[in-house]
Amino acid sequence: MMRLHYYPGFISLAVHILIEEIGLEYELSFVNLHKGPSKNPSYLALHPDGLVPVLENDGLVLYESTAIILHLLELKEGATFIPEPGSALRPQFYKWLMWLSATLHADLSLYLHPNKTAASVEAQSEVRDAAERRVNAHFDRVEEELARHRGPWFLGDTYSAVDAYLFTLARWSRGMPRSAASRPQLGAYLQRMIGRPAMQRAHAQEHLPQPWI
Ligand SMILES: N[C@@H](CCC(=O)N[C@@H](CS)C(=O)NCC(=O)O)C(=O)O
Repeated sequence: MMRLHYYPGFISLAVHILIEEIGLEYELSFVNLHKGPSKNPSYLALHPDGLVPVLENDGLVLYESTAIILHLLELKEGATFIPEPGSALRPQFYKWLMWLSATLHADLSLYLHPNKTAASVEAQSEVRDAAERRVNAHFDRVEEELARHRGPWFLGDTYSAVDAYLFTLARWSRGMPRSAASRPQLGAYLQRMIGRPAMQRAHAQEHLPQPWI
């Protein structure tokens, strides 16, 4: 059976939400990151950096959240969560998924964990401030995109895997001075996302406390 290695609320949640949306059979495997997966040879055999997520599926071992998502979308049942090949939205889907992963995720990580990049308190504060400015600009861009077509989902009329990814990152901004949810379009969008049963199942299974955004 398919197995998703996860840590509650981390980027593995984006994959988890998508698996729930698709309705696949799977099991969850909690990775105790506090005990240092780097010291756990069996997990390092799955992911050499000891990060989540990892997906195991029928002999396949795959890490990198966007690669896992693209793999899931290639399954027959996953095809409805990505715009049709040849449609105008298909390349937009690729753009936003990669942008979320390479740009928004990267800057949110810097904001949340400046200690991984800088040693001194002063340097960490500089890293955090610069990351905060970039994250704000990124969420402003997301807000503009939602305002342009008015949703209901991030690509417009049709829910896609990009929504699962965006939601996961948006919830990381809960403690920021300008959280994603404080923006009018994004706030309404995130409420719509919370209303989806697959989202509620994934959050319950990961025991994520309220408020989710
Ligand atoms: N580019 C990777 C990033 C994976 C990643 O950074 N995972 C984080 C959680 S969001 C992690 O496992 N952190 C654990 C640690 O740093 O010890 C992906 O998208 O899968």
